Parts: sequence; structure tokens; C-alpha cells
Amino acid sequence: MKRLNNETLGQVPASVSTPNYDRSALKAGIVHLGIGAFHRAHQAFYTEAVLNQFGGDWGIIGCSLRSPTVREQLAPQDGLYTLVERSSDSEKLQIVGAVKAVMVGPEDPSALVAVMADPAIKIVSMTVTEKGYCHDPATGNLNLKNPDIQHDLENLNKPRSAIGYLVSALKARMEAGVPSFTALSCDNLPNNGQVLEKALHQFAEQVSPELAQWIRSNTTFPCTMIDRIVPATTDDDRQHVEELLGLRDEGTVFTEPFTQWVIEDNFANGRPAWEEVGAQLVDEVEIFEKIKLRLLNGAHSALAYSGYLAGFDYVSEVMAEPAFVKMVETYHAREAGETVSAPEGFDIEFYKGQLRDRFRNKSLKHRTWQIAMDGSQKLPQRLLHTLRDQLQGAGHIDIITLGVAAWIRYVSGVDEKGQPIEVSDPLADTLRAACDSAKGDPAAMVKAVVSIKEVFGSDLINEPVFVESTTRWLTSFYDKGVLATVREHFGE
Ligand code: CS2
Repeated sequence: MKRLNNETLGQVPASVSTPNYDRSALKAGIVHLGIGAFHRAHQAFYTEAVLNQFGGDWGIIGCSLRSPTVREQLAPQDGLYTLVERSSDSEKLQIVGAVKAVMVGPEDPSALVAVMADPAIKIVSMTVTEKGYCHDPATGNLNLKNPDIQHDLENLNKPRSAIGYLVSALKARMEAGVPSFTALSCDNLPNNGQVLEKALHQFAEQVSPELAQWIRSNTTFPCTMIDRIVPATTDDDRQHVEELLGLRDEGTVFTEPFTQWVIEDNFANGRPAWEEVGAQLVDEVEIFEKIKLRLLNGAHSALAYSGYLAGFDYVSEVMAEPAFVKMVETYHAREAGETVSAPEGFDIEFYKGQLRDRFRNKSLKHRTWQIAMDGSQKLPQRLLHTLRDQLQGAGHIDIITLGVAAWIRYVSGVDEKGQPIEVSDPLADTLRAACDSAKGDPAAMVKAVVSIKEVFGSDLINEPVFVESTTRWLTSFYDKGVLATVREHFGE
């Protein structure tokens, strides 16, 4: 089967939209670190819409900071890939052409630094996941003991981490008299721009005060809120696209019709007119981030751990169980919902209902295991900030503690059938050891895990209401199982 690429692009069926600008003349203006499926379904999708409507030098050079997989998928396809938007009853295909090339950092780190230092590059954006910031999620400080950070401080011209690449390229720009790019974080962290800025400054201070000062005066770090559900692509998805296109596309991405991007309008060196294609450019992103992280991601994580343990592979399956729906409704109504206030004109009740519908979308195969990854990096902003707010106001915390208990049960590494769970988390070993040290006693397990300061800070272990509620859930999970527990509390 022929591959999708420049040569075969003309053969795609007329129902599939294709780039309407001259790709051979497209110049790159953006470098994106972490070109996974999410970037291709979100920021590249918005940039493609700008290119289709207005043109401009906003081609994207995508970079993988670890494996060559995406380059192997996209290089033989000249960067082209199919974006499939799926609702429960419809499907829309689009070929995206915004990605000009894919680089693999570890293959030649200085080549990537050189590209980032090129004056033509105006924006370096990133989706490197929470752990890619190499920071301590509880305090936001750069973790100077992180092996990649230590390596990059010693070898700044051959970095490994996103932070190292950014500082190295900014240093090269400073030395060559080239204006700074905008550093644009698109990860699911509250105040993501500020998190990035802090990590970068703390790193740059170690390199030279002059560089730290130059970055302070020249580089901007807009905050963003990004939202679109993008499950990992499966072999079945690729097969499906092949049948529809009559061409093989190894880089295809499946997503939902919903998409949202709120961006703080603070760019050092120009930007695409994303506001013309649906993004919201605003002065203040925080309120949108808070709503999204707490209502969407908080619910997602609670559903992922409890749903996985209850035996469900996909979020839509979890949402087919009425007790879980009730659990999310309760969480939205009187836990996360009580800690956020909506901006003017924003119908938060509609938003909550829409979220639950999005979780129900059966045509997306979004694995509970995928969302369960990296919980130690996700829980603080998804559940624990809400928890602290609720503890202060003596509000309800039952579903938050259910989520935390399910996470603890999950990171113990053994499921309800006694089978091993593949826990993917930078703190997996520490978490497992904490669970094992409790020797099967749920109260001891909660105490051991909640004492891990990187996740829980030092305050939460001293909150008996939280510790006791979490322990009650965990005890019930071990006694009765997760599904029975959730049914008992939230069933009809
Ligand atoms: C999910 C998110 O994997 C996860 O942790 O909660 O990726 C979620 O799908 C997105 O934030 C939706 O915008």
C-alpha cells in the first residue's frame, strides 16, 4: 500500500480536506518540542487553519526529545498526516500539512539547538508532559538533582531536557544578537507559562547571571489552557484510515470534535493569527485553566484509577456504568464545582454536562491506563489543590479522597485479580515501596503514600479528615472491590 506523502496527496478522496496553501514554499516559524499525538490534534491543527486561511511563515519543525517513532512515521510522508475527528455518529478527515520536518533530539542535540536559535524561529512551543518540566510538582522549583538537568548543566551544547534545550538556544540567540523567541508551554499545568519561566530562570541562573538577565528582559512565557481529548492511535485506527484514504498513514491521529485553546497574549516575536481560527487570546488564562484542570482532568484521573481497577479499559466504558456517572456528577456539583467561579458569559453547568458527554464518546478509545500514567505529577493540580480549598472551607471531599485512594490502590502495582499493573510514573518505585511497607494495612498505606512530599507537600499528612476519608475508601476497595464500593455509594 502506498504511503500518504506529497506525491500521493492528490489521490485522497475529495471528501477529505487537504492543505490549500503551497507547502513547497512554506517556511518554518515554530519549533515544537514533544510532537506527540496531542500536538498534532491541537496546536498544529490551529496553525494549519491559519495557514489555510491566511498563509504565512508558520510551518512547524516538530521535535521528539526521546524516541524516533514520530519521525519514522512522518518523514516518509513529508510531514503529512490525517486528523480524524470522531463524534458518536460522525467522522471527519483532514490532511494536515503544517509540520515541515521532524527532528529527534538525542540523535544530534546541537543540530536541534541550532534550529531553535535560527532567527526565522519566532516561537518554541512544547507539550512535554508534566514531568518534562523537571520540577517538583508540590513547590514548582526546578529539581536540580534530576539527572537530565544535571547532565544539561554540564553539557549545555548537547542538552537532553526541554529546559536544557530552551536555555541553550536562548544563549545562542543572545550571543548572536538574535531576538528571543516566545517560549510557549502547552502542557496541562496551572500557570504553565510561569512554571516554565521559573524552571528556565533557575536553570539559567546556574549557567550565568548575564544569560538569566537577558532571558528576563527578552523572553516571554504566555500561559495557555489547552483542551482536546486525544487517545493514543491504535493499529485499528491506522487500518481504518487506510481503508478510507486508499493510502497508508502511519502518523494518523484520532480526536474528538471539541477543541479549546486559551492563550495569554504575550508574545515576544510575533505569532500566527490563532484568534481568527477559534483560539481565545486573553489577558488572563488562570481562570480557564483552573476550571479545566479541576473539572475535566480531576474527574478524568479519578475515573481512570477507579475505572481501571473496576476492570474497564476505556473511559467510555466507565461512563456506561451509572454509578460512575453519578460519582462524576457529584464531584462536579459539590467538590471541584465549589472551588471555581466562571468568567462572565461562561455557562459552567453546560460545560460540566458537555464534559460528561465528551467522556461518554464511544467512538474514541481512550484508555484508562493512558490517563493513569504519571499520577505523581498530575494529582497535585488535578485533585490536591481542590482538596486544600475544600478543607479550608469545610466543603465535601469524598470523591477527591476516592480518587486518591484509587490512585494508591493502583500504584500498589497489583490489581483486584492479583495481576501486576504496569505503573508508568517517575515515582513508581517510591510509591510501590511506600505501599509495600504497609504490609496490607490500608491505614498504614495511606500514611506512607501521603507522606511523600513531592506529591502531597508537608501539610496534607496533618489533615485527619483527609487521611481518614482516604483510608475508609481504601479499606472498602480491599474488602469489597472498587466497582462494588462505587455502586454501593453512587448506585441507584
Ligand atoms: C488526560 C488528558 O491523559 C490525561 O491525563 O486527562 O490528556 C486529557 O485528555 C486532556 O487534558 C484533555 O484536554
